[in-house]
Amino acid sequence: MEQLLGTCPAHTAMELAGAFSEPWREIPWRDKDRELQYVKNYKPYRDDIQHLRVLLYGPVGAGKSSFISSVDSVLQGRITTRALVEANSGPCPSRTYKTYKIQKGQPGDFYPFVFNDTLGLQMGEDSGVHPEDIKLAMKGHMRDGYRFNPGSKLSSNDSQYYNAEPTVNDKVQVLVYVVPADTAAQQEEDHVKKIKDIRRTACDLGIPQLAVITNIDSACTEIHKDLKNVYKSKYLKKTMEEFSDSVGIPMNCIFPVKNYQEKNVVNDDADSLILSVLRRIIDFGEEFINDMET
Ligand SMILES: Nc1nc2c(ncn2[C@@H]2O[C@H](COP(=O)(O)OP(=O)(O)O)[C@@H](O)[C@H]2O)c(=O)[nH]1
Ligand SMILES: [Mg+2]
Repeated sequence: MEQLLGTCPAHTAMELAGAFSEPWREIPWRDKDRELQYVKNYKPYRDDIQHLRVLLYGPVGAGKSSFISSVDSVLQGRITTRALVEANSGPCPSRTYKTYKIQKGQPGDFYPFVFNDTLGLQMGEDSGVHPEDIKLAMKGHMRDGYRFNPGSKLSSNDSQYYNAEPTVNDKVQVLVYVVPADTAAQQEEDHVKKIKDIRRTACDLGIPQLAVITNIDSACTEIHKDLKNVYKSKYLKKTMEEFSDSVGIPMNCIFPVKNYQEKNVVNDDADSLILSVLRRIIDFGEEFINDMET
């Protein structure tokens, strides 16, 4: 971690040093319980919607699985590492498409939003997720258990994993790009091209999109000192602006988080940041399904 603290090759030390005296974005730190209640009370307006489906994509190691686990932790009120454990165990299951549900109360009772994780979005013909697979997943054609293959996309002839007639509950309602703070501002050109290609399809489908910036705690000394400095950090603001410019996701759709790790205990500040993304995911998804024709 030492080499990451407060460093960022794209900026000079002068530019990065320090914090603004006032935050440039307000966050209701004191209203965590209200935000939590909002999420707990959420129920899709439409009766035919069982859940909002949220698709995560981004570089390998970006914190996608950690983000799902962090949402789980906030809602359970204790650290859970289920998504991470599942992603890292068994015969390569992190290469498979999987829907993560979050338990609410009794077994069998789940929150009305689910997450799908994808294989990392790295470059090269023989690594990373095939961009067409992300598009097929968005359209609801991909069934759980499909094994990502960087060299080829899911075929419509694959009777086991290709869902020819997806319902609204199979389709994706919110697309989330996950990226760590230390590399968000300097992504390779090929990578940006891939993101833009995926984003274009999402735009055509009308799917709302947002980005989650992870690892803010290890990338910025001010934030490492106190998570409440998140919107005072000059480094993070600049990182977010450069990231926004390169991929075209507007600033108000980019959310920094500190994901929980196994050794952490839940705390209100980390919860507040995660809840602010979750709330936006719910609002975007709800808006999208209510605007749909059918
Ligand atoms: N310090 C810190 N570490 C993180 C954060 N998010 C993820 N990590 C760590 O980064 C590594 C990769 O995370 P993971 O969720 O497996 O990434 P994935 O490949 O996108 O699913 C793990 O060791 C996580 O503990 C964060 O916000 N802060
Ligand atoms: Mg993962």
